[in-house]
Amino acid sequence: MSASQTTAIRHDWTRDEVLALFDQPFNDLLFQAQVTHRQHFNPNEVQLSTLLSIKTGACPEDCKYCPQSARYDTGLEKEKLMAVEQVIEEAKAAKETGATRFCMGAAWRSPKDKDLPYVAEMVREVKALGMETCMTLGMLKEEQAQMLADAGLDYYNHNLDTSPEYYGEIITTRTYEDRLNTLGNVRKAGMKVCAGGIVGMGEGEKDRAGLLMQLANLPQHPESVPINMLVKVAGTPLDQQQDLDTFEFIRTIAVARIMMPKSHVRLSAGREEMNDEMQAMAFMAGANSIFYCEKLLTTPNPKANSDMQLLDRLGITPEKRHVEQDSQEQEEALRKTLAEAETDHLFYNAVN
Ligand code: SAM
Ligand code: DTB
Ligand code: SF4
Repeated sequence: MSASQTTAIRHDWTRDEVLALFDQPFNDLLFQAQVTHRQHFNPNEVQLSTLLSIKTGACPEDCKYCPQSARYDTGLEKEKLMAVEQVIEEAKAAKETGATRFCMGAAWRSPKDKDLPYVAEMVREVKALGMETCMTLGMLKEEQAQMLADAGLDYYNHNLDTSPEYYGEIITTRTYEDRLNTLGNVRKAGMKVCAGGIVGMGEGEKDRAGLLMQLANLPQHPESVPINMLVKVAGTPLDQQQDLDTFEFIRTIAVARIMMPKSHVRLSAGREEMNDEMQAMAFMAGANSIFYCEKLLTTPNPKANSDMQLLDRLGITPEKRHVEQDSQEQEEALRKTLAEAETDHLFYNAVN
């Protein structure tokens, strides 16, 4: 493709077309992804989301990658649903480091109706701080999705995880169809969809293509597409999984960018194991969102200071919220975090 061609928004991808994207020479693929990215986004901006586990562990599902499944002994301490006040404290802290979106995750198969008023209250109070809200609570019925939308929830995260063909190797306690139904209920309720998957679970390239095909062929592209690199947690069935080739991971990001040109593609779990160069390559391939918090749900993520330093070295700035007052507050918070990062850096130099 040439730099002046516009990438079409399509919902009719075939597996062969997607595999042909994957199989291009690496430089050609990255060029195409960059051209697409620049048509819809400032390539030097990355959106920052903070993640918080509001209910941890003891999950009845059998997702083979997950440290929170009750079926695997991962040594994780389970915690019941967090009090609303504590969630708000965490959200305030996230806002102070410059995050614009606050994502709350629960280790549930699906929320119980009695839980809904509590989580709806969390949404209302986090929104009142001026942050965007996202939740991931498992499968949702139509009425539950509507209750969350009525409380003001902006995004609902529910991943397809992998291709329909590989899915049965990873999860047996809910079907692919169940997941698609939840995404449908989220859309029907008028919320934005955050849906992606995990790579590095032993799947083949055709499965990575199959996952992206499912996402891009939805009636509307998810606004947010998290691409997680498997975090191998001791005690889970996938803890000995072989590493996915770095370039194959970057190719997955690039193909996601090309297929869903207007979506935020999130360089999601797995950054703790990636060096700066690999993350920079993911941004070059079109990733424009990260989890900005020291812990994902239960596993570590890079520190805010080191993320700020990396973005600063790359000349990347955090994406602003499009509300004037909020973005001024955010700018101040970011300046503070970066100043702290720079001081840390000096201390580091001084002792070496
Ligand atoms: N329990 C809810 C559900 O599964 O829908 C919400 C929380 S669940 C932990 C959210 C997502 O985190 C999963 O769908 C999966 O994509 C991702 N995830 C969980 N464990 C992971 C791991 N070890 N590595 C990478 N991603 C992981
Ligand atoms: C998503 O796609 N990745 C996040 C979020 N959505 C909820 C979760 C990553 C979890 C990684 C393993 C853990 O920390 O427990
Ligand atoms: Fe439970 Fe979600 Fe983990 Fe699956 S991914 S075991 S549903 S917490």
